[in-house]
Amino acid sequence: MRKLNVAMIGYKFMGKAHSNAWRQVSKFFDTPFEPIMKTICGRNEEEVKQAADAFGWQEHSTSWQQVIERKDIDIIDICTPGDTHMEIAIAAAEAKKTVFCEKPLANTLAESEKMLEAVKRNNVIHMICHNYRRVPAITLAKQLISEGRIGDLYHYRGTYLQDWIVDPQFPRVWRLEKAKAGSGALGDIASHSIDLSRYLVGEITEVAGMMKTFITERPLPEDKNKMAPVDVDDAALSLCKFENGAVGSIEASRFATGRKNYNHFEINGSKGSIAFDLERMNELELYIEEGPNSGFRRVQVTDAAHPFIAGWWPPGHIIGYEHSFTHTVLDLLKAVDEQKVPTPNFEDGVRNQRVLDAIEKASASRQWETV
Ligand code: SOE
Repeated sequence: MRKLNVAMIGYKFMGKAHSNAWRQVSKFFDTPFEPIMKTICGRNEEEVKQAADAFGWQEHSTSWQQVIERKDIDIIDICTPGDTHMEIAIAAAEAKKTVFCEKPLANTLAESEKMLEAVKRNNVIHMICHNYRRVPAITLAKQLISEGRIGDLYHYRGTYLQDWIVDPQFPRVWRLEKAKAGSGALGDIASHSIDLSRYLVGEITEVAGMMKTFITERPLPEDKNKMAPVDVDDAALSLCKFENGAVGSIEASRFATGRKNYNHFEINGSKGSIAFDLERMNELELYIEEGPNSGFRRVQVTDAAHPFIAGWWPPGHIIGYEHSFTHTVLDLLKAVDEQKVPTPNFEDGVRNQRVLDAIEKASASRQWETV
């Protein structure tokens, strides 16, 4: 089988999830290439070597610049904090690599637009890792909506709720630092709900918004006796208008006590509704108008006929969070084989960033802002 050499920049949580995907994809799906996990890159030599050994990378490096210059590398997979996405992606595009980047695309709209310009100018394949589009239940929701099964769309109601920083003693990690992360719950998790709303309902034209930081200073990770400011949002809420006339609300919080990774949406249409809860990710809640016996029902999305499931297990043998990353890299490999740009790509990344930027502006202006 033809091989493609992958290099990953970054090795923490997303590095672990993406490594698992690269390791599994050809073992469970009929892929056009075998991805070779060539090298993983990070600043801390000891830690990145441990990651290479643990995740199954052949080599490790502490210089992403040297990795990108290698002629034997085909795909650059960016799993670093958002403040480095732009420089790495542009360098990878200039080196004519396929560029795969974690969400959000960048920390600012301007950065994301420069990234899109670079991949277009260099005519390379590019993809943003909004993995939830390839949760089988969500891919099925897209199919049902595209078939018109719930009719004309009226509402998108997205909530992405976590609670990992409710404790004021939780340290001021990089995700709580604007210079590193760009924003807090807004860019980290509202970005997912925004991307899903665009995937399932359509483009957003206007937003109203508010952002809130509940705990404004926290102990430094390296010295619990020193406090540092939190300059990002703990929660971001927005109302949005869609191009097709639908209306929506998107709420993201890291202070939703008890909610661990509650990425939920409900879409209401003229002939029915669809609801999804990531914490019950193998199920889709459907209400399709069928007369007096209509009612919400839970469909278990684990049949071979359902998206991606044929690669895994028999009906009822459910799958998990990590499988959505495997499905994403599967479609990236197929796109490389067909020499086509897959979705979501950097164009989607910029469109998502425009919505993030408009919500931030609306929160400051207390006015509706155009996307
Ligand atoms: C943290 O909020 C996080 O890891 C996000 O960064 C991921 O994108 C999401 O899939 C799970 O939660």
